[in-house]
Amino acid sequence: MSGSSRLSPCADSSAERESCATCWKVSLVSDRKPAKRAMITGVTGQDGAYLAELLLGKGYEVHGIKRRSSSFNTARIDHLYVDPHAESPRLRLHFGEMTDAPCLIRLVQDIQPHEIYNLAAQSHVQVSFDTPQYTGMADGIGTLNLLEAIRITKLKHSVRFYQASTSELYGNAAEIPQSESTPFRPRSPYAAAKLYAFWVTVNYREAYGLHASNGILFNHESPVRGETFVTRKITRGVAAVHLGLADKLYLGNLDARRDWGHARDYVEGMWLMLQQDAPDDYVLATGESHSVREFVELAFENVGRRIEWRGSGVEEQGLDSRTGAVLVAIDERHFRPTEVELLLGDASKARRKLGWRYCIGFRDLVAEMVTADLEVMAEEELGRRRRNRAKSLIQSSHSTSEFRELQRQLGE
Ligand code: NDP
Ligand code: GDR
Repeated sequence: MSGSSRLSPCADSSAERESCATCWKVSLVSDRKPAKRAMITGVTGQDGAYLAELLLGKGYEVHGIKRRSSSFNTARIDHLYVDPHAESPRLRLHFGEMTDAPCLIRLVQDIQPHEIYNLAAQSHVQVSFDTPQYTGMADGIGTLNLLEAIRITKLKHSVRFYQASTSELYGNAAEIPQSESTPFRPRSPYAAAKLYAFWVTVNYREAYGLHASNGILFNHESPVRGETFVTRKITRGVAAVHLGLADKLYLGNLDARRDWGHARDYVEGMWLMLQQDAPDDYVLATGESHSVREFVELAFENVGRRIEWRGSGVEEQGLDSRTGAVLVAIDERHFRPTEVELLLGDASKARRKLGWRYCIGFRDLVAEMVTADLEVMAEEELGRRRRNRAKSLIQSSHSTSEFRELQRQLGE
């Protein structure tokens, strides 16, 4: 994944975009004392990467918490990272795990942050049905661990805390659209864990006077969205079909509706919440909802193909209107035991109190993601072909010094 090109600020230089304050210029080392120190859990995720870039652009020293992995997991932030031996690097990474309370206490103690953004989570709703206990520990108790770390280190009056809450809390929503006053009715282990995290954040605000805010964020996507969330799965699938690398794409519930925005706009809202004098809870959303089906249609439209739907239920298929080829099919393994059918947010409080508004609408979001995935898939395919060619050269019986050199380069 080439993080830099896919995360980096938009090409749109219009006055409107500049007023979004999202065209960030990032200097990765500092010759001045940074204004503020921020700690971001989940820095290797989609939002962590956008937020780190935003805060670095604002002059923060950013301490990102990443969990230990047996392989590199920093692709989304590699372009922001400089060698820790450089003088005053402004992004520092620390190993940390949300279920490990002593580790979080030590990190908060060492970093002494002014702002903490708690983004770390097992964030996949369907996966939470398979890993309910772990999801509860990481997303629910993990949040408690971090709040306790703030209390134990006696930073509760100097630190501001952001909790990544979610529109999944609304579940089978009691009203449309959903706002801060809509009751929560979680429909998955993920949402139930996030419900605990939401209320324990409110409790630490009320009980200990902590500046702690919940952002109730509706779905937000980008070219660096995780590949198994439906939007990215669709844009990767469309790119693969268009480049001739796959025949079709398999999906679950096509009629689920979501309020999809762009992650770049939403991390700005997180930051704004922590700049307020008083903590509070805010919905961030676009106020538009679209079905998975519409997302598929628009994504294919971006590569010049029109989808015609045939059949119903698990037999439904999306055909290329020109060739009749099946481009979309249903795989019932992607159906959830309990589904959230419709989410639509009302962000008027965030607009009024924070001055927040989104800049990137649905059509631009889909276009950006499809374009980026065409590049990514083409790069991946070329890389694969180059590797295969090198391997077949190496395996041929005429070993020459050139082949040995190639072998050395491949490390095989
Ligand atoms: P991602 O899944 O892209 O990123 C999650 C991050 O959390 C990753 O850095 C991941 O590490 C890290 N993580 C997971 N488990 C642990 C753990 N046990 N200890 C430490 N780190 C952990 O999520 P997003 O960036 O999309 O979302 C950020 C947050 O916002 C999440 O809490 C999510 O639930 C919430 N949210 C997201 C919305 C969205 O539409 N994107 C909407 C509303 C809320 P690794 O890279 O190693 O996997
Ligand atoms: P969601 O996102 O569950 O809303 O959670 P996801 O993209 O996984 O699903 C959105 C909707 O699409 C339907 N769907 C499919 N989903 C996936 N993943 N794969 C498929 O093949 C597929 N086919 C149809 C789903 O059933 C669902 O209705 C995201 C996460 O980022 C959470 O962490 C966050 O809290 C919420 O958004 C707001």
